[in-house]
Amino acid sequence: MTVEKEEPEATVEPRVGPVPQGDPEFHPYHHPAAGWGAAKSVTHFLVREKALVDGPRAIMKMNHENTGFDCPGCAWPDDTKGLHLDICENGIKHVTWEMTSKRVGREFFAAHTVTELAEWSDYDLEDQGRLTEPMVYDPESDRYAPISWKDAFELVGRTLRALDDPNKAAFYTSGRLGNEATFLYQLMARELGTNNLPDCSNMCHEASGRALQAALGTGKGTVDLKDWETADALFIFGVNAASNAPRMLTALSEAYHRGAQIVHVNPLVEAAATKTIVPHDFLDMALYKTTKTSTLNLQPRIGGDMALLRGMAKAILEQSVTDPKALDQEFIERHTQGFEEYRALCEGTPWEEIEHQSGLSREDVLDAARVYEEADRSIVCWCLGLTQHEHGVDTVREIVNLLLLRGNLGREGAGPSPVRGHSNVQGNRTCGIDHRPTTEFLDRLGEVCEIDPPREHGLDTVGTIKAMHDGDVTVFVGMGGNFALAAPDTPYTYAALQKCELTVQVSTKLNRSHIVHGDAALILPCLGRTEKDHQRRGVQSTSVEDSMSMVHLSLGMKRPASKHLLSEPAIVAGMARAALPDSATPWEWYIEDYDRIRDTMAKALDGFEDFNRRVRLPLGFRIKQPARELIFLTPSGRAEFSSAPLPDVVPEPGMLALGTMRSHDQWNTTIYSDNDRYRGIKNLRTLVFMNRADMRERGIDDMAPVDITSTARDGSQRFLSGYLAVPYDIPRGCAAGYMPEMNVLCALADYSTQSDQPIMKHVKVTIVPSTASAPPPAD
Ligand SMILES: Nc1nc2c(c(=O)[nH]1)N[C@H]1C(S)=C(S)[C@@H](COP(=O)(O)OP(=O)(O)OC[C@H]3O[C@@H](n4cnc5c(=O)[nH]c(N)nc54)[C@H](O)[C@@H]3O)O[C@H]1N2
Ligand SMILES: Nc1nc2c(c(=O)[nH]1)N[C@H]1C(S)=C(S)[C@@H](COP(=O)(O)OP(=O)(O)OC[C@H]3O[C@@H](n4cnc5c(=O)[nH]c(N)nc54)[C@H](O)[C@@H]3O)O[C@H]1N2
Ligand SMILES: [Mo]
Repeated sequence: MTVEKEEPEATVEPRVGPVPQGDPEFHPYHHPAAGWGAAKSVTHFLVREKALVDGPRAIMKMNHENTGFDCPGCAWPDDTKGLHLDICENGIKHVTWEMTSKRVGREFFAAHTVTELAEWSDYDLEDQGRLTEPMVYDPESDRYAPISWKDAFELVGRTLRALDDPNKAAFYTSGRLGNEATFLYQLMARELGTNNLPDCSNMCHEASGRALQAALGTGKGTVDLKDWETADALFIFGVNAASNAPRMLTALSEAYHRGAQIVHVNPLVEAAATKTIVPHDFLDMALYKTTKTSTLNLQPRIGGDMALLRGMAKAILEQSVTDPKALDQEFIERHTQGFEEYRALCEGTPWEEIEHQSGLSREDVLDAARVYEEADRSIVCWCLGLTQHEHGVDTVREIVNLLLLRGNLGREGAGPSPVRGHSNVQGNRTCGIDHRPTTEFLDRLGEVCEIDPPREHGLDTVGTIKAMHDGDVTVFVGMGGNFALAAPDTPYTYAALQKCELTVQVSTKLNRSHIVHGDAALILPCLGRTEKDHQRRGVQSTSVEDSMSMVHLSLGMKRPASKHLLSEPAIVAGMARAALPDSATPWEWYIEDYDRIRDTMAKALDGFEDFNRRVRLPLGFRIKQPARELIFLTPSGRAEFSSAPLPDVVPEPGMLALGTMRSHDQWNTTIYSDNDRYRGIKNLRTLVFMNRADMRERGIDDMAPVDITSTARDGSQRFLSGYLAVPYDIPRGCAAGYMPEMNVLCALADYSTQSDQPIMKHVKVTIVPSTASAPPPAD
């Protein structure tokens, strides 16, 4: 891949994934999701990571009732019925990736300059294995050199103490971080005096949180797995579940067996919208018995979901004229606000506009509405396909509107159900990672922890990048993640990080964010979730919260990858003490026994009363959801309908709307292979999925190289060239390809005005046959 830039500010890596194992291939996939394809892929992966013995042993310990560790993969909840093998292909890969026997020690860093490593692919960087000791960048030799923990903390402390304004530091969190470390991390930032707490959810579900907060007074979904087990209809919007929340397949196949309706709404028919073999059902595996996981698939245009939802609401309202039971009148009267205005809005939206904006026919919309109307209990679930848009907040609110019409809230089997990303991203927010904290949260934190927290709102991810670029933030601390590659506008983000005085990355593996660094730079290696965390008063466990608000303990059981690793809470405490030498917070005392952190959290955080006891219950505990009890902490004290106009999402003539997404074989910025099994792709990541008619119109042959140009709101353009066009079942006017490569096309300034989320699913592009001397097509 070659990347052209208007301003050559920073180098962009040539390749993210591994070296392809052969020519690019595309053969549509017709097998069931999970099943034997997954089993084969897992075995291959265990062998490659040299974890054939430890891997399976660890996997048997995963997701057990408080005696194992929580899967560090996605945030899908654990099975509540005591099923101890609720695991998936990608969870196994993810655990194995952490448990690799490969190591990247001081000899490696002595042998390679950072300038040399900058030329390596991201895959090769991570493939060096686990980091083993703290390293500091030495500008003279252009290498990372060993540093003691004490000196590393002192470097952080010294730099933070010297800042004339604490808001010149930003503290990023990737959603892996356990609750206890999270609490200490935000406490450190606020004791220092800043709310600059950008996190990965600023790129992920910020829109969901804001929409649910405004509509229902709680920023989370209200349903749990039991509700999934009793719903009559499940509407699954904008998620590639077979790859990104694979354990949902179990819920979908169970739902199908009991006769529930399952509607998938996605421009692509993803593997979860077809059929599955439940991987832990050994009999099904042996008999190759597949279960359907869908009863209706709708393929709207990218960004067309809100129009579909409005159309469904319009159909229900039309139906209610002759059949009053189509609406739950009593629920609407007792619990909601704004219904009349919403009704008028739906009535005033012509069907032609709904069809045009959704890209669906009126019949399709009516089909979906009929399923909704005939179901007594409906759940609407969604992920990034809905949130990473300009109108993400409005769309999620439209989901709530639809649910409210039939009282699908506060009762079993019904409600909104966002699928969160990282395994503890929801817990991070609950435990204080929020650049816009409420006054109540700060008041209580200040009182319990005896600090004076800053009141001014802080910076989110986009804000932090801009501030680093402008010199307003000069110290960047990353608690996990791979900020350089995950964030939009890659060259701009690189330049922003490189302008920092100090960058600190707390990580398990080498990644791009260590290579793209500030004047001074630290790599601080930490324990992974699978590893035993020994502290003064014994082995410690940490807690996490899943997508459905269940909080439970996670206990590592493996010998740490190196004896020099520290736990994340210990690293936070070390940095905090160095930065705040006179702090009255008992940082060291907290680390001796995480129960002590939990005791403070119990006092400081809403819903964490009696934390230490409740978290030790067999399945942990569920954080109270007021909206679930029909208590709405909104200004009106009711659930609020929204009445937002339908956005225009139809691309201008000649343009396409491009969605960036994950392949099956990747974890965000970590790429396991160049394959995307369920989409039929082998040995290729530099691709763009297109409708064949759109390809022909542009003179593009199947698998031919193309150039992609994005146009930002400010008119600036970004390019990728030599990508191969894959003819795919995707609506006309739409295209799709992989993150993080395609972050090069996302302008930093193009974030949603509703959620501040970067627009990663509706990038405006033109695609033409490649003019560069690209390799010939594979077939
Ligand atoms: N194995 C694995 N699991 C993961 C991750 C991973 O990288 N690998 N990442 C984790 C994280 S952090 C997150 S946030 C989640 C992400 O989980 P997903 O939301 O599944 O992530 P994406 O790969 O971005 O896929 C987006 C889906 O939305 C669809 N889509 C795109 N545009 C639209 C649209 O306008 N409307 C609709 N209805 N659909 C649309 C795409 O076709 C695709 O199916 O997964 C988590 N789980
Ligand atoms: N174009 C585009 N861009 C996107 C998205 C998109 O859909 N399209 N999705 C966005 C989303 S939803 C997200 S969540 C972000 C992801 O952004 P991040 O969360 O920042 O990225 P990850 O790739 O998940 O981070 C991987 C790194 O985490 C470190 N790590 C792994 N385990 C641990 C651990 O236990 N502790 C610590 N401290 N470090 C660990 C490893 O060093 C690894 O290299 O990307 C966003 N970027
Ligand atoms: Mo995410």
